Amino acid sequence: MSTAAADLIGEKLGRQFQALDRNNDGYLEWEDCQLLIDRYHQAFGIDRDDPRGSSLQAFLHMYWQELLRHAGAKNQQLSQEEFVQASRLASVDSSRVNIVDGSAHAIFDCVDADGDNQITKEEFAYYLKEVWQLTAPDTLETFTVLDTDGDGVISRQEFVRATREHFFSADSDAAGSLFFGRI
Ligand SMILES: [Ca+2]
Ligand SMILES: [Ca+2]
Ligand SMILES: [Ca+2]
Repeated sequence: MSTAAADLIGEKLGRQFQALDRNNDGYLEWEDCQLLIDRYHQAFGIDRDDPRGSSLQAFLHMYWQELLRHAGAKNQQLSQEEFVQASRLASVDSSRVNIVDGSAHAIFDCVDADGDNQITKEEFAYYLKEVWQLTAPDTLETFTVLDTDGDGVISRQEFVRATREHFFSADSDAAGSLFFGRI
């Protein structure tokens, strides 16, 4: 068994770290989170008064605090190794805010641009392109896998379940294992 297969969750979290390190300095800092928030704001036309924007900002701030707390980081930045370890600890901690379900709902609210409580293929493709610069054909594959009941849209429940799989599933075929690319 390869290392990647043995630690699929660690591999997924590592890819998440690389995607989140928006300023590419090899560390995660609040500046990276702010850059991500800015990207969401631009992509979805969210201004400061928009509730989606303030809930995303508030959520990411709590997410960041949870990671720092679990990492015991004193200098306000996390290496990839620290991020992966802190994410593992934070994902199973619901004593303050749980980062797993919190991320799912905050992201869902933005991606569901028209607010009808479901994500269409167009909304999903737009999100991947505008926020993550992903336009590869396999983005469509991810959509199909996320739509577990096959009704042509991603429901909130399907999105929450996939987000949990990202953090907890060791199955490389699970929908939530595809968020940052197939491993
Ligand atoms: Ca960084
Ligand atoms: Ca929608
Ligand atoms: Ca569905």
